[in-house]
Amino acid sequence: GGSSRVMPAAPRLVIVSNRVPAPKERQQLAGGLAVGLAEAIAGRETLWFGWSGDASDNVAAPQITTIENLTFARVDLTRSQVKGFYEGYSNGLLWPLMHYRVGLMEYRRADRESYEEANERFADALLPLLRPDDLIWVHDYHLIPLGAALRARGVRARIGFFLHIPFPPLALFEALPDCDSLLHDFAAYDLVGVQTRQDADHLDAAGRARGARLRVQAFPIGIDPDGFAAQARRAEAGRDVRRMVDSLGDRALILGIDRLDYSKGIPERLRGYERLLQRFEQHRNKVMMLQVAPVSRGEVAQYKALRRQLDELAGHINGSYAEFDWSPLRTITRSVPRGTLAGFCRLARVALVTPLRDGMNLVAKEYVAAQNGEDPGVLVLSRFAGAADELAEGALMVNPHDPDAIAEALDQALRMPRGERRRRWQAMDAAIHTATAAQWGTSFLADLERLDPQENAEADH
Ligand code: GDG
Repeated sequence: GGSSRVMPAAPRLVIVSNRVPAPKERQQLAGGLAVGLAEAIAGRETLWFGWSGDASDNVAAPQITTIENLTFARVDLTRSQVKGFYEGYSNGLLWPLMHYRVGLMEYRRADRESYEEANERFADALLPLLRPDDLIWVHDYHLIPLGAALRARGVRARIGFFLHIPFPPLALFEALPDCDSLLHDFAAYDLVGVQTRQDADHLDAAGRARGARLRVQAFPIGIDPDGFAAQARRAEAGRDVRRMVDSLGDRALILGIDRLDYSKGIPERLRGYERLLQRFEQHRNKVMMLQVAPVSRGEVAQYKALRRQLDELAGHINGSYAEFDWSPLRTITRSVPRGTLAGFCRLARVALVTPLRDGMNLVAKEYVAAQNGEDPGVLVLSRFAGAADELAEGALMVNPHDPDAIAEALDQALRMPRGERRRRWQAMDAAIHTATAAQWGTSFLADLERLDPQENAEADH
């Protein structure tokens, strides 16, 4: 309890995200959200509230831990909420819908009820921890109804929301049976942030078509480019990168890094790589592709199918093109330590980032940050990543549905002279230093803080 201390001038910050990391010293916090918030959190009192990641059938009050001015409050979910709210509605329905994959949606009314119930439960558990002048920032598609649930419980503080994933055009969003109630849930927030201008336009248009008054604005998320660059330089001399260098010989490394998710276009990328080996024979035995794809949401059916597809494609490519002393492709479906990944990014001559749809895609920005500016590698980037808005000038842009386009971009990247590589990289490096994680967090909060809480649109909805 900080009641005996002097209140800081800035209002307390309350972050709500589906997953809250186990409490650690702040300087050890990793991951996109944590990095983005670190700057905003620094020097101000913060409460970080959300799911512990655990299931238990007799759910108790939140577990609260305070480290300096950061308090973690974590609640468990019931097993049935993990199935219905998390695996079902959030990841089996909203995730594909928001990524324009209506055909992959699995809709069940029971999941919808579980989604509402989990958000009500979060609101009930958070309510007693709140103070009237808090600045509340809710994150991502799991928690869209939380703002309305807090309003219904009388919360009048400013509440902002950030959607980390895309928002589809109305004609697709309307496929969701609950589309009206979700749009009204968005309207309970004082400010809704999305990644790109296109997402803002889509959400805005959906709200207007359905009579929900929203205040939507694009806040593109970034990384800590200097921090990641330093990690990459440190890793260069480390054991993992040295082993990789030894195994490559003088072959060029082509790198992919993604959670194993169907939005990331991993099979499409492998078909593009296969086409490179087929059409551009001069690269055979001169390149090696590493795809890091840690299994994610492994309990959800669509993700199990994707894993089988990856294994099959990788086996097919290696079987078709391997030589006695060379395999063209390595895949790793475990998580790799962050420093090692940074080192691999620095080593890779080409990064292949080919999502079919992605809110931003931080890997693209991390790859740029990790390069040696004297002799940088080339980013091959899908036009359907949010990051394309900022990186199109320097990256080789592709439509991931066209394997020949990926193969041609790879060939161009592998042959690209150093001068062109440097020019392209400089444009991208400037972009990732403009829209950083810190800039994202501070500008969202500054805009939220400026708003008059009384204005909030549909407070009693
Ligand atoms: C969502 C949106 C948006 C990956 N494999 C390993 C590993 N990673 C790290 C990457 C990167 C992060 O995970 C992934 O971030 P992305 O942005 O690429 O993608 P999502 O996870 O889908 O994130 C996305 C983001 O939210 C932020 O708003 O950009 O569009 O979908 O940092 O490096 N890290 C470690 N081992 C791995 O094997 N340590």
